Amino acid sequence: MNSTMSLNEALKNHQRDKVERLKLVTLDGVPFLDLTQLNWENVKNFHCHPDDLLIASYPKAGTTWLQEITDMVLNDGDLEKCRRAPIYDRIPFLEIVEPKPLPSGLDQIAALTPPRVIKTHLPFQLVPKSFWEQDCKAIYIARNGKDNLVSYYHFDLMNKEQPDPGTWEQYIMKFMAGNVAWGSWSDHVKGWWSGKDKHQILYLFYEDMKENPKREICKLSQFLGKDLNEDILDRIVNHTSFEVMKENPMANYSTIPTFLFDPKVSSFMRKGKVGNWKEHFTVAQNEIFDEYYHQKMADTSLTFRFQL
Ligand code: PPS
Repeated sequence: MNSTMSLNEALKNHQRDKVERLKLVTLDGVPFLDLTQLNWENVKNFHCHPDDLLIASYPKAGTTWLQEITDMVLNDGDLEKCRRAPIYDRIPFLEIVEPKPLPSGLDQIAALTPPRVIKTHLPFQLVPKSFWEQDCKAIYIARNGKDNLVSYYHFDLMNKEQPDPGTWEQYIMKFMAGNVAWGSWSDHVKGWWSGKDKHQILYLFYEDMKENPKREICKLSQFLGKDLNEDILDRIVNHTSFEVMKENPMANYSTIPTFLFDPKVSSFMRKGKVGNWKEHFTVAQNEIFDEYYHQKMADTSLTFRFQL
C-alpha cells in the first residue's frame, strides 16, 4: 500500500479548529452525507477487479465485525497480518469522502493492489455496475431494525461529522422515514435480499453471528472458497468476539482522533448485543416501530429476530 494514501497516517497529522456536522444531500433518490457528492460520478463508474470482494451493509449493522472476520479468513487466521493496519485502511470504504487533505475511499482503494476487499453502505441499486458485470462476490450483513437504530443514534451523537441526530424521539421518526445518511433501513435490507438471488451475494444476519459465530464464519469461509481447520476457525471466533475486538486498536476505531469520534459521548464498540433496543424504546415507541416494520416488510420473505 502507498503510505501517502493511508488514512491512519493522514489522521495522525490532522487537526481542525472546528468540526462541522455534515448535511444530507439526495443522490439518485437516497440521502447521503453531502461530501459524498464530490466523488459520486467516480463511485458510480468505479471499475473493479473480478476478484475484488465487497463487504456491504446498512450503517451500524455489524460491518466492522464482518470486515475483521473476512480479513482473518482471507489471511488464514494470521493475527499478525490482521494487525497490519486499522480496519479502515485494510478494507477501504468505497463512497466515503473525508474533508481534505484526508484521502477518500477511492484514493485508498487506488493505492491497494487487486484483489481488494472493499466496504460499502450503498443500497443495492446504487452499487457500481462493474461489480456485477465482473461477477464479483459480495457479503452483506443485516441487523434487526431496532438495534440498528439504537446503534446508529449513538454513533450520530459521538461522530462529530454525522448530521445532528436530534432527540431520541426525533431520531426514531427520522430513521423510520429514511431521513438519515444512506437512506431507509427497510429499503436497504430488502434491496440486498432481492439482489442475492441474481448475484454472488452471501446474506448474513448480525443475530445469527451472535448466536453461533463459528457456524456463520464457516459459511463465510466456504463462500470464499477457504477450507480452514478447526484451530483456525476457533482463533477467528475468539479474535472477532466483541470483547477482544473492543480492545484491539486495529479494529475498534480508537485511532480516530477524539475531536472526530468523541469517546466521552459513546464508544464505537458500544454494546455489541442483540436486544439492547429494549433499554431504549418506550412501550409506545416500540408499538410505533412494530407497525412501521410490519408495513415495510409485508412485501418480502425477509424476517428479523429482535432477541435471541
Ligand atoms: S459502521 O460505522 O457502519 O461501520 O458500524 P458497524 O461496524 O456496521 O456497526 C457497529 C456496531 O457493531 C457492533 N460490533 C460488534 N458486535 C458484536 N461483535 C463484534 N465483534 C462487534 N464489532 C462491532 C458495535 O458494537 C456497534 O453496535 P452497538 O449496538 O452500537 O454496540
